[in-house]
Amino acid sequence: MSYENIIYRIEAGIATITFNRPKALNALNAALLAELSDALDKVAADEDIRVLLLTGAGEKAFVAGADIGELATFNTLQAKHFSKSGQTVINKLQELAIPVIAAVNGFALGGGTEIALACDFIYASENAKFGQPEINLGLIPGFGGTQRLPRLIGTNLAKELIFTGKMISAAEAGRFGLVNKVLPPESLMDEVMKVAGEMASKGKVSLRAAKQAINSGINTDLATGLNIEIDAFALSYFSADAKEGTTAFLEKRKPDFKGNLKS
Ligand code: CO8
Repeated sequence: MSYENIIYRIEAGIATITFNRPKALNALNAALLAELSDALDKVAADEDIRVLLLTGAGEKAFVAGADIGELATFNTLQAKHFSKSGQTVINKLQELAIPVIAAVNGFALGGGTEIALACDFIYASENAKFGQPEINLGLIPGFGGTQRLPRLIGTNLAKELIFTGKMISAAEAGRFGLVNKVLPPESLMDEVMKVAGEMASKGKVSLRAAKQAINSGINTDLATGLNIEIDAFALSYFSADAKEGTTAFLEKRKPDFKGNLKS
C-alpha cells in the first residue's frame, strides 16, 4: 500500500510514523486510519524495528482529532463502524510488542489524545495541547478516550476533561501524569530519538517482556499481575541477551546485546 496521509520511515531500528495532513491539522479520516493500520502491520512483522515513534507533520498539530468533515456525513451505523474501526487500529498500536513513543508536537485533540494514550509514553513540545473536545460537537470520545484517559490520569480528572471539552497545556498534562516530559519544540524530536535510541540498545526480549508484563498486569489484580511478571521474567532470563548482560557485568564490560528473539 502506498501512503498519502502518513509518512513511514525506518532509521537504525527506529520506525517513525508521521501523520501527514498538515492542512487539516493531521485530522484522522478513514484513508489515514487504513494507512496507519497497514503501517502498524509492517512494524509488527519487522523484527529489526526496536522502537516506534509517532508524530505529526507541520508545526501546529500532532492530530486534531477525527476529521469532522467526514464525521458529519455518517449515518448511525457508519458512525458505529468508524468508532469500531478506529478502536481496532488503536488497539493494534497498543498491542505492538515494542515500545511506542508519542512525540506530541502541537494539538492532540479527540482522536489525537486517544492515539497518544495508546502509546507507551508521551513526550510533548511546550506548545502541545491535549483534550477531548467531542462534547463541544454533541459527541463523546469514540476511540477509547472514556476508557484509557481515566485509567491513566484518574476518573475525576478524566471526567472534568471529557465533560468540559477543555484543552490543557503540555505543562498541565505533565502534572496530570499524561506526559512524561515537556520540551522546547525545536528539541522534541532530538530528545525522543535519544530516548528511543537508548531503549533500542537494550535486549529485545527483555524490552518486549517488560512491556507485556506491564500491559497485561495493569488490568488485573496484584496477585495475577505478579504471576504474569514471573512468566515474563523467565522469558527474559532464557534470552541470549540475558546471558550477555549478566556475563558483561561480571566481566566489568559493557554488554553487547545482539537483539535475537531466539535464545
Ligand atoms: N477535522 C477536520 N478538519 C480540521 C480538524 C478536524 N478535527 N481540525 C482542524 N481542521 C482544519 C480546519 O477546518 C482548518 O481547515 P481550513 O484551513 O480548510 O479552514 C485547518 O484544519 C486549520 O484549522 P483552524 O483554522 O481551525 O486552526 P486554529 O489554529 O484556528 O484552531 C483547533 C486549531 C483549535 C485545533 C481547531 O482547528 C479545532 O478546534 N479543531 C477541531 C478539534 C476537535 O474538535 N477535535 C475532535 C474531533 S472528534 C473526535 O476526534 C472523535 C474521535 C472518535 C470518533 C468516533 C465516532 C464516529
